[in-house]
Amino acid sequence: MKIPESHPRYASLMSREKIVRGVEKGITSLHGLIAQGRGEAFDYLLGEKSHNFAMDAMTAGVAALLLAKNPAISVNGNAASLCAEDISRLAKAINAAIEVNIFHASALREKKIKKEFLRYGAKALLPSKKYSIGFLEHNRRFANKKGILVADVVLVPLEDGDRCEALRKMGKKIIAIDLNPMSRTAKAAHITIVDNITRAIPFMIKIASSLKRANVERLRLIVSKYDNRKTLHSALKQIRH
Ligand code: PTJ
Repeated sequence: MKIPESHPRYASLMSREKIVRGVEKGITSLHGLIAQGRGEAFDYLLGEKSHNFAMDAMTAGVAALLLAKNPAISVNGNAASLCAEDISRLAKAINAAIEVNIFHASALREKKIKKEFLRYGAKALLPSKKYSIGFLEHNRRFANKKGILVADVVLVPLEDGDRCEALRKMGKKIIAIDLNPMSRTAKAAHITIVDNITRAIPFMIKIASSLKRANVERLRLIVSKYDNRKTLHSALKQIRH
């Protein structure tokens, strides 16, 4: 469907189109449509814009990723259909591995997601059945030894709470992107970006280019000053408002 750019809800409608196309291409699961609807509801309450609390979290998140020894970005079917190109650009900017990790198990879908990233020049890793991150029983426990298994900082857009908690128990620093500030993921992450992934990733690319030349002390200061409880509190206040 052709959506005119003048439509007041152009961005939201485009995301719907991308998710639907993702399902048609076998990248996104049918459940992904439900997750998108939940996200849209929160985005609506947030006024469909990136707030200061989200910008602060993005800045701290990018600083943590730049400080990391082995940064990784975990991608599922929704992240792939909504913003594979931007995630590929962000991964390049911060020198991070991209790893496919999906909840609804499907080897075919994993391969299709990998192929989607290849369109933008990014070689996404696939999880291996040989390695498990522990604390989990479902498909999201598997990891790649060159990606999430060895990562010290992991960016997890649209994550489920179980895995976020499991990765944290392993001692990894977790940066989540989740429009719901009350989700278990939002509460379990060290840094929670309460924003739409479609707006957050492009902002993070810009932040990465401005912080690229910052020294280690400055990056550490940004991370240490950041307070995730304050972020979640501000997001809830915004929603109530
Ligand atoms: O590809 P798979 O099999 O891994 O499946 C992916 C989904 C997203 C279906 C799966 O991880 C899932 O069921 O997720 P949940 O538990 O519904 O969680 C999705 C969270 O992401 C919810 O808190 C939503 O509010 C949030 N969310 C949805 N869309 C967006 C979003 N957050 C940021 N940007 C969005 N566009």
